[in-house]
Amino acid sequence: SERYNARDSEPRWQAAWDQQAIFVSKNDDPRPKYYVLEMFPYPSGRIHIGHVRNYTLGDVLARFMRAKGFNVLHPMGWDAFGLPAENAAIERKVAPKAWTYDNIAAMKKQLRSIGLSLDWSREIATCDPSYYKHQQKMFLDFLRAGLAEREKRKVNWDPVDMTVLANEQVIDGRGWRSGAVVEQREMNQWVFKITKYSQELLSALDGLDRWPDKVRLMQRNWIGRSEGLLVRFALDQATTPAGESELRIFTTRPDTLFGAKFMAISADHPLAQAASAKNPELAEFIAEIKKIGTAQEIIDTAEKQGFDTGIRALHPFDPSWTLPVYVANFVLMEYGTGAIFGCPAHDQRDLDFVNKYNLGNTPVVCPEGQDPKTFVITDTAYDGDGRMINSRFLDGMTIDQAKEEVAKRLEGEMRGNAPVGERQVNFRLRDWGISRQRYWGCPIPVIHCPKCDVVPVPDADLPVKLPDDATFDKPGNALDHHPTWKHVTCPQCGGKAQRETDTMDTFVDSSWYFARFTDPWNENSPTTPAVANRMLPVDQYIGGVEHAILHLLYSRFFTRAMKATGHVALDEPFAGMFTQGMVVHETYQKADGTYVQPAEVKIEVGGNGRRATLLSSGEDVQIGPIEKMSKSKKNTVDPDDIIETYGADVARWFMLSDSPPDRDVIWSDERVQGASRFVQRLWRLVNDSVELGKAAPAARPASFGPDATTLRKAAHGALDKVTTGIERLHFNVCLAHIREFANAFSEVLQRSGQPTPDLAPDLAWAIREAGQILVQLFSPMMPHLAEECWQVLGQTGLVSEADWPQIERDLLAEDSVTLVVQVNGKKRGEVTVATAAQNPEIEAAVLALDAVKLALDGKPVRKVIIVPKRIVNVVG
Ligand code: ANZ
Ligand code: ZN
Repeated sequence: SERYNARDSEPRWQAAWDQQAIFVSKNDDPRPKYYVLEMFPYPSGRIHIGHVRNYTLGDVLARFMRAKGFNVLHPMGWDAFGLPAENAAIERKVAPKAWTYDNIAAMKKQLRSIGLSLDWSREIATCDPSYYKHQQKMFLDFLRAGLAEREKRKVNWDPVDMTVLANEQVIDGRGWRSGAVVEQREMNQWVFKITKYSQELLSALDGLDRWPDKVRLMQRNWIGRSEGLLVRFALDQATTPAGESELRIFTTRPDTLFGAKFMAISADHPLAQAASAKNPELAEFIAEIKKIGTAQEIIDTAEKQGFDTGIRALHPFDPSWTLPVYVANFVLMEYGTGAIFGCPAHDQRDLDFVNKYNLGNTPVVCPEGQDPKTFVITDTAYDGDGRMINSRFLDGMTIDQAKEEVAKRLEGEMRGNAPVGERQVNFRLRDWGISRQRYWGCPIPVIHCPKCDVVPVPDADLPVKLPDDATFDKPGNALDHHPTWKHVTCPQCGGKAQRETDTMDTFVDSSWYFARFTDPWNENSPTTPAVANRMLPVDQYIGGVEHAILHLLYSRFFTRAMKATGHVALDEPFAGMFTQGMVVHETYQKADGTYVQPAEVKIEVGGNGRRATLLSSGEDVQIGPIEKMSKSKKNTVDPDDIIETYGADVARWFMLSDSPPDRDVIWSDERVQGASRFVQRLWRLVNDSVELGKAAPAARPASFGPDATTLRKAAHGALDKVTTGIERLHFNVCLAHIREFANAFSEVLQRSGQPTPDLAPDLAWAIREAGQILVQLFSPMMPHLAEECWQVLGQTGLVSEADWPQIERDLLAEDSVTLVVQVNGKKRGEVTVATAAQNPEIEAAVLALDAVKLALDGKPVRKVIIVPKRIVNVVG
């Protein structure tokens, strides 16, 4: 037979699948559903190799579940709003819309060339008004349900680009594009009330047992529940600005109250404002520390700084004990009450702080086994377990007992008409600010009227469409600059009013697309609940771990909010979550430090290891570390090149081999070539098997001889292992089993020699069966080759539509069993015997064991009890 030609075969089968629309899922399909989804791509312009891996993983599962008889939903779309489109508009003078749709067209073509079993009839682009119209509708539903609100918020403001920046866009206190020093500003922002679901989002993680533990842990930490005590500290009136009388703090360590050395409040705390009114130095300090931005990392890593306000607080257990109140840069207004008491001995930040301002420390928790008299803290705070010391009535208690005692006492003590202490649960999770001062996003559908305030756009006026003629010649929000777009009449009073010019965070777009896929044709509402409820949740979601927190948490919130507003009836959108590893590659650097592409490098393996030279000049190239593929390191490979050279099946097979899907895979040209050789081997194997299988009778033989049985065992064994392997997403293991089976098969073919008319009919039949099973086993991974082989096998129809082969369990029975051997009930060893072995035979084998003889120590055997296939107990 001729060599398999992927370049000819692949487009042909892709066209055949398309023409017959076999991957289109129908909503009225009566079979059980299975929803496979990979995170949809941002239309940056090109598919990268990480996409190929992501979509191949999902595709194997989708094709497999289809063969297993499910109505598989496997859709694709585009996460199409976002900043790069605006940057392209600024840099290249192309409209964001045109840029985006050009990219979509190019990437769609690339995706098709991978041979994915996608239902393109459901394609959506989030930048299309037919999509964001429904998002606007839901925004208004959320607004009516109290799940969306307008709120004054502190934001990072870039004074040059005139935009709010996300924390990630503030680098060393400067805007990532403009380089301008970022200011903190209070601005009106739209927020989604995700904190209404803090506890629920946390509790429900326990039920997500098909999610990686690490992702669940990251979400738990992000939600950040902590139980503590709210304590009202009285203030020394003589030191306190008029109108202020107490300071409320939140602590998770009330046990450490007797180790308190100072109080600290946020620069945004009302008491700080009040104190700075008459203290210009303090006012200056506050202005200075506000400059560092709102990002948590910055706050965590910045040097601890404080300023004594002169105010004194009274210890709740001893009014004669006063504590200085500082404004400090590490206290956030957004958490707890924006104020703390500092216990330096047991909190590192507090310790750094007191060491700087010479406030001293008193340890109040002593580790078990340590002498309290010699226990001192200098540079490292102690946050471990122990017993209370230096703490009056708490001395000797455990931390938990002390926490309880303090809570009980302060709860019971009244000042005014409220208790001094109150137990409280706090969450780190903040409401989700969705306002972006950007053009290329979903417009927030409200109107600001000088008379009526905020007026929702009437449902009938949706969508609020983006204008196509925005200009990008000045910094700031192009929607705001547009000469006419924002000027409207108020839907309520008919007076002059202005549209909201903020657009939604693009994370909103991706928080419900999986629901839209269930019925993207519904023009009137975001979902068709009956359909969405039948097709959701997504059974298997696959994507990068970089989305483990925000995207997945937002989607979980959004699903709940959609439930509250009647669009779906479930809480959790993704029943199964899988985070795939990255594709990584060596890096290559010239002597001057510049990176060069793998394609420009020649690698030779010699006595001194591997040596790299530049193909063009022969110049030496340094082989650098293996890193995530990135443009800056030039260690990328272009999927188009790979598909052009080797075909999509080879790229797919390579992606699935070697590494478990959740680990990084190292790109290797040698291994890609290995995959390419394997494709040819399979092709020859299948063709050879057809020749030999020709002697097979049509009907299944009544019995099989030893050769046929051996082959059938290999085939069904592989079928069994690949089936469970795919179900568990252990694709690399599946590939190993397929290789092993191919080897066994090819040995049988070689032994059977040239086609002869007198090849035993049972063996010929088994060969034909093995050929079919082999092709079906690799069909989810290499679907084009499989279709071509399916034809060679003389099958009618497409292998992509064939049912998964039935496993004959009888053939899986092992030839031997291993039994546990006990002497007088105590395990002494194991024995392996033929499955068919009779009791006398087993008994003899057991009594011959040295371990058994040793344990019997010359005593006679009284009885041998055999529990079939499990245990042999020798009683002596
Ligand atoms: C006294 C204390 C003593 C604290 C000690 C810790 C250790 P989590 O677990 O994250 O909830 N804190 C409270 N509000 C804060 C704010 N707005 N900005 C910065 N820090 C704040 O952390 C709770 C602890 O973080 C609280 O318990 C408080 O310090 C601090 F040995 O109170 B602790
Ligand atoms: Zn009005």
